[in-house]
Amino acid sequence: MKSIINLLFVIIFFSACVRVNPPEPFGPVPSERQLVWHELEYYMFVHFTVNTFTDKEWGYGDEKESIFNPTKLDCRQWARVAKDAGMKGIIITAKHHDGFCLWPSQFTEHSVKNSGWKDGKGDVLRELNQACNEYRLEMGIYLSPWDRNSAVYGTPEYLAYYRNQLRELMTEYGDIFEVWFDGANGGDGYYGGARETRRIDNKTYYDWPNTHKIIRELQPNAVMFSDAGPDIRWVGNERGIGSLTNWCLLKKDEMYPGGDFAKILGEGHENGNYWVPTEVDVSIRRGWFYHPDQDSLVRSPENLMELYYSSVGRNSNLLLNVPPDRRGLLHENDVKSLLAFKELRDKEFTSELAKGKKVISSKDRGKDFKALNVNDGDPDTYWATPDDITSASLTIDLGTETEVNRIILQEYIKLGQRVQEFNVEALIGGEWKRIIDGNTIGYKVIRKFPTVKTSKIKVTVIKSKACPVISNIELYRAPGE
Ligand code: FUL
Repeated sequence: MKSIINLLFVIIFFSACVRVNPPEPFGPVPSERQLVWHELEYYMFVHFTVNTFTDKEWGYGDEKESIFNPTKLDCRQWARVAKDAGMKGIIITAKHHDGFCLWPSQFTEHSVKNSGWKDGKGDVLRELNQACNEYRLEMGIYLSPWDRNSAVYGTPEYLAYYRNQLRELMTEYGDIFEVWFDGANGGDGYYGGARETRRIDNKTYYDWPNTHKIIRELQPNAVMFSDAGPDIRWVGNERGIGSLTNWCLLKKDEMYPGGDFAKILGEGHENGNYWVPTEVDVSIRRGWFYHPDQDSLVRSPENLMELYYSSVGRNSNLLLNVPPDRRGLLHENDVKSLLAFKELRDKEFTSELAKGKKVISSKDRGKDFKALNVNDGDPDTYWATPDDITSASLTIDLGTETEVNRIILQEYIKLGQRVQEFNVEALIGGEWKRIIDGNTIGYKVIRKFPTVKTSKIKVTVIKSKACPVISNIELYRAPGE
């Protein structure tokens, strides 16, 4: 008996010796709410207000409430389409720059309650909330800080009004996953009849930190978007183009909404001190709002696929705007394109080639951090090297000559974003040929390359801020080419 106990002690002692600690986090890491957000990847933007009926992009603020009168408004249609298109949520313009509110706010008369729609008894936000619940979609809110209707815009009183509206929105419509603060503000407007130009100081007027506190208090799981965060940043353009080099890191204290930071917003700061990843916002049409003369100008499924590569494929989320028409429905052309894009995407990523294949690394950290963690389909396991090794490679053995033309790479971002330079090679005719050069990875990159026939793919991390932590590698042979 005694010898068995001794043996057990020896076994426990040895297994404790071989257990290696995971790497320490390096630099800023995502919060829990940001991690959840990263995984959403693709969701719908809905621009809908009086502009839909006036054929404008920016309402002046003097639009009559009665003009808002969709004949067949059906938020369930929006949600059904979003779901079928593979989107994970819907962010709606609760109030755009014109100040008209899609919900019956108790703080203004300029809302659905004075419109002809449902005799003033309707509430678009309520209907959307119900539809999102039914289709298991997340719901997000855009509340324009600039309000061209409000008589008090530009004075401190407006801040109280804006915050009251936020409180209504954050308490009346269930769980909100994202709050979208637009950067456009100040200029001419109706302003309660003054019809004048009002300028505000972007850096001070809104007192953002105190507004952010309201969201944290009432919706602790919601992320906040604006040009420079606090949680999610703008990508710096509205064309759907993320930056190839894309750090989720940002020195956000040096920045403010509406500032001139387009390039920095795209690339982030390599040595940024906050985790603030990018969201790509882009419209399926030329405008953000519905205009009948754009019915024939809806982006094609192929074009949407390109947007997918330049957003989700570049470590960003994709917020794709699909504006309801005057009926209050997503237009047939938009729906067709969205669903065909979903089909294209499914075909593009049908059969994954790396899963379960043999993978060896030039170096690993030991048990629990082996190379095989990158293709086990589990996002919570990862390959890592010892702390002092910041350059190493992984070779996936496909077994037989296989055609490949897409690769997905993911870092284990709970430990920070680390990779600064990498490449991908294929073994062709006994020689390693470079097929991809890259800088950053982050949550996810998806890269295309001309089809190669190969038995082995090698991913090399050339430079990394600390030991690399790679959680996922996938390989595909997309159709075409
Ligand atoms: C911009 C706004 O001015 C546009 O109207 C639109 O809402 C877009 C998403 O953001 O700043």
